[in-house]
Amino acid sequence: SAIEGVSPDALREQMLEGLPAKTLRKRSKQILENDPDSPLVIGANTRTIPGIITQRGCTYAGCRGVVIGPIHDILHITHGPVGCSYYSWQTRRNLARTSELGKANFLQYCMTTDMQEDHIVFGGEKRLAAAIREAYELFKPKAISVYATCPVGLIGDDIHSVCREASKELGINVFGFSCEGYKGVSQSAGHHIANNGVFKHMIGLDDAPVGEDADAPFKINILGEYNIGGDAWEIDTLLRKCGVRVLATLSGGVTYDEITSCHQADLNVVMCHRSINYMAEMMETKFGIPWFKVNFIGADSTAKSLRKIAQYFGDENLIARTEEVIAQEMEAIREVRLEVKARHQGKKAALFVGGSRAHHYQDLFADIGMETISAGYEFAHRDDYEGRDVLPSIKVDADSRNIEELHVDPDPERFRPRISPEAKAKMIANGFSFSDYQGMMKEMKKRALVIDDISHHELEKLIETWKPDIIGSGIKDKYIVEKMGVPCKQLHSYDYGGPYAAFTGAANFYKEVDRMLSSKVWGYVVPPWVKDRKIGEPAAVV
Ligand code: CFN
Ligand code: HCA
Repeated sequence: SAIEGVSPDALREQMLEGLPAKTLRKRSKQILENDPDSPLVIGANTRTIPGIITQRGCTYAGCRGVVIGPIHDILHITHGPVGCSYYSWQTRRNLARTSELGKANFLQYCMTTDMQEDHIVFGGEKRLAAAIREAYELFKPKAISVYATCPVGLIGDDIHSVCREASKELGINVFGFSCEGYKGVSQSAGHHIANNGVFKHMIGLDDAPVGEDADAPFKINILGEYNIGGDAWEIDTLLRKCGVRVLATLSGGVTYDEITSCHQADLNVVMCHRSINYMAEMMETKFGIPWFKVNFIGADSTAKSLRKIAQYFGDENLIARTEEVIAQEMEAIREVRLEVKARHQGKKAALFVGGSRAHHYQDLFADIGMETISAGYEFAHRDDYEGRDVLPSIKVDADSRNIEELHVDPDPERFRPRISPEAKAKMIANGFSFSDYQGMMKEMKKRALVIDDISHHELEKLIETWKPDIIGSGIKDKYIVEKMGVPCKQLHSYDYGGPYAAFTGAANFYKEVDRMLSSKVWGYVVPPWVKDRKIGEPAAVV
């Protein structure tokens, strides 16, 4: 493979060559040759280096854009200059549909206080209060969520007291997030702030029985699933077939009421650990809901995750039905999987995305026999790379030093251990693991290159040297990669495609990869390192 041609170490040297000493020290820790048996310590979740174009986003993006934005029947008001709101307006493809006529879906709207210079000088609290009032009059929502942007933090507007006053005046739930963009080193701090706020202002508010699902025997929440391209709907449909009901998906295609009552679930399963581990821990402490990680990206991973959920409940019928569903679904996609695999087996992918997909999508490529030769997150932390057992507690996580950790106690009225400590111990003794979260490095091949927050220069070196057949990344890299003649699939927005989760989604993805890899267009692109080739000449003549 590529790795045998130029060694990972030599490629790493090329990537680091010419950097000033201080930058070199820092970047060296973020580019590592993988050893799955004893993962090296990676320089993750540290500040980006000025001058190097980072893949990352800001704390506001992680809070407003990622975790809370997808709640579709509350209003989201950005307190700040218009740009922050504008650039979070439908740029992330977290889909939502309104299930019943007359129910609200406000996701198409973009609301902001549109701060001007005089608000920066004299303060913006009055303007925020007026905006909340105006928005309420227009839409009469169940709740309003307010987000502070950088200048708001710098001038010290107290958005929380404005929200409290508005809540009293309007008689609805109004809450704010101090998620100023600069608060953390990436959007990751925004996830943490968002989790704290959702837990404090929404979780556990409603104890009324959860409608038609109240008597369902197996009730779960899916945490860290954002319904990009409709993924959450695929997962929901699949679980229903097995006999498992999803009370709430945090946060994808989800309503306020689903969130305020989802503490009634029997189990939380976590898709994106990076963005929502905080919530899983807090719900376990307060209500006694156990959690473990799942991955519905890739057919084999989906089957494994379904089996784990069935095993957790331990019900014979559920286990049998789950096996039937897996057999049916696998059969339905068998042909396309084999066909695509036959054409592309052995090809190489490189994935640089966010805080969990660079790991999850490796399983989807593995379904069709493709290997990931290099991967990295934008903003994940050491536990996402090295495994949770390396860093067993989120308390030592770098984010937690900056962001206030909520103090959570068991709720004396509502704490209900879903399984007794004895039953849990027995399950663990029988091989069931609540914490078998390996992290990216333990599951990648030896000698793969793991690169945190890859730069364009490093990406160019990777493409030139190891020639991956496809790259999975985001909008900041896509066209740079494609101008080098390599297809690039956006694994944030799925470009215009998806869903890619569960079995049906996996089949969609196999076909998409097949289409991209089979296109002849890439051979006509002249990459920057080829000097003498004319545009239009096929690559083969070089
Ligand atoms: S939907 Fe998620 S899966 S939440 Fe997170 S870490 Fe982002 S917005 Mo982009 S696609 Fe990405 Fe993950 Fe979790 Fe999305 S890999 S970067 S902050 N992410
Ligand atoms: C964000 C959102 C983002 C950006 C995608 C990209 C998303 O980070 O604020 O860079 O292509 O998924 O929409 O991650």
